[in-house]
Amino acid sequence: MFSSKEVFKEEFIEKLESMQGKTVEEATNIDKYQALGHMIREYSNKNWMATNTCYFEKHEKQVYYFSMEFLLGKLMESNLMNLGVRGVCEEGLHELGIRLDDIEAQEPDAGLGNGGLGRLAACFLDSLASLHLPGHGCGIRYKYGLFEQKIVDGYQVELPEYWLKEGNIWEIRRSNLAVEVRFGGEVRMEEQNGRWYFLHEKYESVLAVPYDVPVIGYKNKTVNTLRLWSAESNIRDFDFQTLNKRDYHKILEYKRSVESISELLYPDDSNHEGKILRLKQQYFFVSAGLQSIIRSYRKLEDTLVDFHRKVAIHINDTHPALAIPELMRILMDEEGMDWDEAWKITVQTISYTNHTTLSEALERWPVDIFKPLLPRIYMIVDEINERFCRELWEKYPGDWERIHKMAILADGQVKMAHLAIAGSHSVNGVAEVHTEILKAREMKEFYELSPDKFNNKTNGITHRRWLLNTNPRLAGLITETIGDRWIQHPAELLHLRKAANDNSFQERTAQIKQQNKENLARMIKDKSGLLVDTQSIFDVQVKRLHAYKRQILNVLHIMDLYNRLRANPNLDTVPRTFIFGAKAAPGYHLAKSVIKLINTVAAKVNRDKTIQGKLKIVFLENYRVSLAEKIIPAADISEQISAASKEASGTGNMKFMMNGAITLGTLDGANVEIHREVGDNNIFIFGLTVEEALSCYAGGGYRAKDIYNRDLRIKTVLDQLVNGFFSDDGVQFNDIYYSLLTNNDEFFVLKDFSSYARAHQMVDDAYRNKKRWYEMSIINIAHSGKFSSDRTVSEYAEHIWNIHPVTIS
Ligand code: 26W
Repeated sequence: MFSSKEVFKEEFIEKLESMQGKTVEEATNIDKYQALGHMIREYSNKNWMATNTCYFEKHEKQVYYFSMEFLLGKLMESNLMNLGVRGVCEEGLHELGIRLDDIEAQEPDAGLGNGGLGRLAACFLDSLASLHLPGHGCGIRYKYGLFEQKIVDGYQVELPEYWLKEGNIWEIRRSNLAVEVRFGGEVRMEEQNGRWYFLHEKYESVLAVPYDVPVIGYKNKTVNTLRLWSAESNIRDFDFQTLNKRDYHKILEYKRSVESISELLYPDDSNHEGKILRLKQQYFFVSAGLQSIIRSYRKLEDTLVDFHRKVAIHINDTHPALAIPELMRILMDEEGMDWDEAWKITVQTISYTNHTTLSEALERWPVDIFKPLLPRIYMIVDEINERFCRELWEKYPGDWERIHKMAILADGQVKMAHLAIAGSHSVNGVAEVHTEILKAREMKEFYELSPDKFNNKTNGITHRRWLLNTNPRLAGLITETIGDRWIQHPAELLHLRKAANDNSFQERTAQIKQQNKENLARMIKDKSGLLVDTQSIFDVQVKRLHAYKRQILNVLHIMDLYNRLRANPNLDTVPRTFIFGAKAAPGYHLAKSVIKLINTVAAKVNRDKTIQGKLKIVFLENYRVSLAEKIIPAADISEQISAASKEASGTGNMKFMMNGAITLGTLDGANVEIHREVGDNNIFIFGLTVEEALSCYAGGGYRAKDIYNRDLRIKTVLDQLVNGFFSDDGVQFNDIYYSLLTNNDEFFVLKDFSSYARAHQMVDDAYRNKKRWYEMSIINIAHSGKFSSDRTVSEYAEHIWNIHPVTIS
């Protein structure tokens, strides 16, 4: 691309002139951002075309990752890094009097996801391209991403996130590749020459227009595609006959209703609501994605009999599970296959990942909504169910209870997880303990029926974004110490183990952490005016707000610590800064109360001079990918404190570990494997194990009130929720109090409290010995290689998708 900074400067100046008609002096930061973005795009276009040609000519098997969410964040920095030109650009711009950081700051986050599941999809795309693997994303181009969070008087307020204001420099609209998606209407059956045909009539036609985003591999020539679909009205096909002549309003109304399909991302994380628009979104992108895959496949093959040998489709949770009946529909109704052949191909094409065991997250669509919206798809689901139940009947004759439990259609609902399991050849969980729970509980009967389908793929994160890009100083130190092979072979981070006890390496690791903490402290000062002590322990919990993630346990402990400091201002504790970031689903009242509680406690504690600055609490508003990138490198402690058995994996835990923070966590999700990697001495584990938690749920012997009555520290903080101790504004936290006591503390907050407080004491003790602390920190970094998504994606490629690296020439 830019062989030297001189060439870069020349091209950049030219680009500003041709695109914006401005000189460097006249151009705004947005102009510069757009110019640089277009330069990157133009440059990567050659490799993008070469990649597509190569896959086509070699007729390579390719995987398509279907996901309702891709939480990409910003792309400029990682694109420059992956292209290997960040240095040249930075220097060239510097000579023009421009800071690259200022340009990068112009980019809005692409917030097309809620949390873990969406960010995982984005990390996978990076790893696929970086590993030369032929794999693409397929999703929805939401006009509005996850809402912007403002904190007003301590409360969360949601604002629409119109991330496309200035356009999206990374996408290319491909109107010529638009396809039609059909909703509603009726299905008529017709017999011709002894064959039945299903004719879909009087449907509503929606145009799906793809926007392609290049996914650039790390220092290779691979550029894969993320294809995001946008819904548009098909005015040409509008049934003008049924309208009063030129009924302009009706046309506009129709246009609006069609466009609403890709209007917004549903902000609910782990909570299924049977909203018809969400079902429309699901069918919309799944149908469009499949049609476009089949269209390109058709350029090479006359029939689809070998489809599964060339195409793998992965469904990210059940949200895209309609890919199963939709592929059946295309194979039968459009390609003329019989049921058995179509089913064989479908099952061998599709694989499914489960991301949660929370029952409220399980998608079940009422037949009353499903059937009229997708009449032909419903017929196919009905038939899948019939045949599936028949198979069960043969295997378990007379066991009605089991069959009812496993049915795809039951109790007036379409059970999407059952459809996903029956219709795919692979079902996986996202961490070892999670997969075991699926097999032993949630999916027990399915596991008994087809044990070979089930497997584990422990999650991972792209270490290129989450270490190389976000923590350049630490990445530099690592490279200086063990060479740069770790960037493409993250398992080699293990070589750092040797340096864990080395004084000078420890000191330099400590200096980098200190600089990162100072950067974050500056940002906190700018955003909230609050001064935090950079010598204090930065203790961080950032993630979606959810009862099972137990931010409430963290706050109750802070309240207790504050009580102890007030009682004894000379209490010998290491100063702490507790940092939170979290969005609550707009309708999730308890979660919103917890945000208010954190801010209420913060207001009182932060201005109390008597505790001598030993305790500060910060709630950073609008937590998102780009904010995570600033917070994580500065953390000393990573709070991963979910109620055991509830967090499927967690991926934040991995990002913190990789940046040298020590985990304070329960043995839940991937924490179990982090613990195994680093060993007992390099992590702070507390609380119930999964087994204990599950037997507690089963046995029903837990009584939160007993703990409340027995433990004065706990009683005090719980009473403070409702006696106005922390509130200036008289707000009380009855709902939180109620969930813990009256509702018997579903997530064992009280039961784990003392063990959590003891773990905090151990953190304090450990932090006083800086040498030991940085040894722990380095050991965590050294063992984080396992949690690179390169490892995860390689496992999917080999064991599930059967795809292979392709070198682009
Ligand atoms: C239908 C509403 C809904 C929306 C999102 C239900 C469920 C979800 C997701 C499955 C929630 C999610 O993001 N799960 C997270 O997935 C991560 C990636 O595998 C895991 O690391 C987290 O533990 C899990 O909570």
